[in-house]
Amino acid sequence: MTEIPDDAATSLPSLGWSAFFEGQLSDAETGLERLRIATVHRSRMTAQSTHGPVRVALPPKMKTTDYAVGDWIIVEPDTHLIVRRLDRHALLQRKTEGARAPQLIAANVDTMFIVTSCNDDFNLARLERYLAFANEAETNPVIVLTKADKAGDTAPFVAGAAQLQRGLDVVTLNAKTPDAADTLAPWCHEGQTVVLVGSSGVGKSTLLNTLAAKEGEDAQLTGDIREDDAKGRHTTTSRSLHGIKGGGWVIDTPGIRTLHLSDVSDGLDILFAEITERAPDCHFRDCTHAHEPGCAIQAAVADGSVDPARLERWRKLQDENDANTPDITGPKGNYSQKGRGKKR
Ligand SMILES: Nc1nc2c(ncn2[C@@H]2O[C@H](COP(=O)(O)OP(=O)(O)OP(=O)(O)O)[C@@H](O)[C@H]2O)c(=O)[nH]1
Ligand SMILES: [Mg+2]
Ligand SMILES: [Zn+2]
Repeated sequence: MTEIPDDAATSLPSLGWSAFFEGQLSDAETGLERLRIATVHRSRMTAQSTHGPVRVALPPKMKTTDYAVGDWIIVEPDTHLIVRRLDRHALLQRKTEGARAPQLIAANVDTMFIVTSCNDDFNLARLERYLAFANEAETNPVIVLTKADKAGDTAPFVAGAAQLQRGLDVVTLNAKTPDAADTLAPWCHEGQTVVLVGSSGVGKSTLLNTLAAKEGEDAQLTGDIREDDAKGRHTTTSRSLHGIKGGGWVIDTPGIRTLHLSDVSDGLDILFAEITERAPDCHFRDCTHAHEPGCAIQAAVADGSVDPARLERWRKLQDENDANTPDITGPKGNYSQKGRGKKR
């Protein structure tokens, strides 16, 4: 067992342990040690314990790809050999091109900080993808607009983001200053876990260093961005869990090039509530809200209560989700593609 110098000792509840995890332990397992996965590499993992960071021992032939940063595991106390992983209360995962198994981004997360900057990275359609993703995983999304110090007027960015989903929290900050931690404090309590997601170069690692009060060698690497189009250089290459100075835990992640959607039907229904709620009033149950007579959504577009650009983006995301989401149908449970208009 190797101790790795990082965050200091803590209690199980402040690490995010709760009755949900406690209830999963059998009597025989209560003597085992509980650890929270902090980093996942190809052949090794580290975890946070109540007495500091530790290296986890993997049983022979076990793959690290089955674990997500934020997972709870139970291990043999002396060797830190994994006995099993506990069920998750939220899992962020996405399909990536070419890979069979989904990529696990983070587990047991309460809040998703969707990070974008007050510059060319800001894009409503892209934010909607992240929102559908957050909703589906049953995490609370917060839009975090960085580089407020570089934007003349942040009001248009805030207004644009706020109307994307009902009750959505939107904050602006300068990720480099300690004030940023105060702005995000409402989501960073003891026992809470937040994850930073977004494009490369928006300031996720800068924000992590501010939240975790990391400096020098201990800090996450950050990289500059291209001045012409504000694109980052993919500085962060793996996911990792860190203690927040005032309590709670934060997960840094590598910048995502394109967040392709699959398996997010419920997430889209929440995101596009103004469409979801009107759909039962359409004349046809399987209305596509395109050209059918008696369409309640088209009527709402006509009277100005639904934004036609939203309807267009809703259609695009629905189609993408349908095309990417396998549906177990047929007598043998063969995978087939979901037909258009099936879940509308
Ligand atoms: N002025 C200003 N610069 C910022 C702010 N946030 C981040 N930066 C700068 O933006 C650049 C990119 O920041 P990073 O923290 O590396 O971005 P990232 O999102 O972690 O990028 P990847 O790891 O590549 O995904 C760095 O030069 C930061 O100093 C901010 O709020 N204001
Ligand atoms: Mg980074
Ligand atoms: Zn309709």
